Amino acid sequence: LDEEPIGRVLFGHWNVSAGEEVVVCRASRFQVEVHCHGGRVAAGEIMQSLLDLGCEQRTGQQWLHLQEPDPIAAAARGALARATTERTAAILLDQYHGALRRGLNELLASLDRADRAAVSLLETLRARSSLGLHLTTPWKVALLGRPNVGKSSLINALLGYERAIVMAEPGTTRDVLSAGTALAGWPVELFDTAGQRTTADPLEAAGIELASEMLKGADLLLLIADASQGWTDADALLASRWPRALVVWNKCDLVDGRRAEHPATARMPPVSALMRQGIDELAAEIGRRLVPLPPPPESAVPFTVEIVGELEEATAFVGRGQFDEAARHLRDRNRVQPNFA
Ligand SMILES: Nc1nc2c(ncn2[C@@H]2O[C@H](COP(=O)(O)OP(=O)(O)OP(=O)(O)O)[C@@H](O)[C@H]2O)c(=O)[nH]1
Ligand SMILES: [Mg+2]
Repeated sequence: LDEEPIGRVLFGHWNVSAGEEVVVCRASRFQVEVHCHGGRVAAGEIMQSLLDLGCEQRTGQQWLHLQEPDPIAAAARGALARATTERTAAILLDQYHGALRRGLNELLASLDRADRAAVSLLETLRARSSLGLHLTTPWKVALLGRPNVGKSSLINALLGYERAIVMAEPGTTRDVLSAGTALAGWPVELFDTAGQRTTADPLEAAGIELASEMLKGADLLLLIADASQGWTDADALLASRWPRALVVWNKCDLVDGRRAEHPATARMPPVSALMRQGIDELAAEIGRRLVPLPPPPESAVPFTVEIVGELEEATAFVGRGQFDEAARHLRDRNRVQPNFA
């Protein structure tokens, strides 16, 4: 292998002819990439033979930290591997290329001068924390509403396939069910829940109870209402129980142009899950609600729980006038390591 030029891709067998098939490439003077068939046995055998030769095994995370002297860049590479949409990957790529490091350096310089501008720099970074943490973890968006208003139909329309059972019978959905998708480029886990009503059926009641627990933890709630029935007392009750929910009028195909009125819905696009009308507009509106102010390209976005926590602590120091402590804290935790590679 020593004699092969760097970058040439080679095919062969690991350990003479009987071994695993591998594709091998010298990536640099000190790096060799070995690609084998997927599956635990193939990778396990090659790993074992390397260990027998005296190699040390490292986790992916440790490997990244050896490759990237800047721990923020290392974390960004790890996060990039978990990003599921282009939009989130683009933001993480900016962080890998130094956006957050530059933002942090600007903040540190400002803290060192005990400059009041540090307060607003911290605020700007912290305002992007929620977005940052969701770059690798989907937002939870849950649909709630009376039975039969079309929650399951709407989930299916948003997903583009029949995930949930739809029936003319009220009380169809019992369990909380979920499916992952992307809306406006943001990764979202959609939750369908049992229609909310008082019921004598213990199974349905258990579903309603489970739904309430789920709804409490969601990032965004959509209260689905049936346009053909107008705003009922039961809808009003649900709206007062879940005041942060956005009201979405479904079944607008049945009211042919007449708009069911409710003050909270003035800006929400009416939809028809059945006719697939207004679905793209609804998806775009959900995107705007999840991320009202998407940061411009190359903005610093804190994207790990650790960095978000450190910014919180720095804010507490700054609140007590301890700018130097805030700077020390942030520097200690994000020190660039010497490069071993
Ligand atoms: N005309 C019309 N009918 C719809 C629309 N959306 C749903 N429906 C119908 O309304 C009925 C109930 O739909 P589901 O999606 O099962 O309603 P749900 O809110 O999930 O009901 P539960 O699970 O029982 O709470 C079905 O017959 C659907 O075909 C719509 O936009 N227009
Ligand atoms: Mg349902």
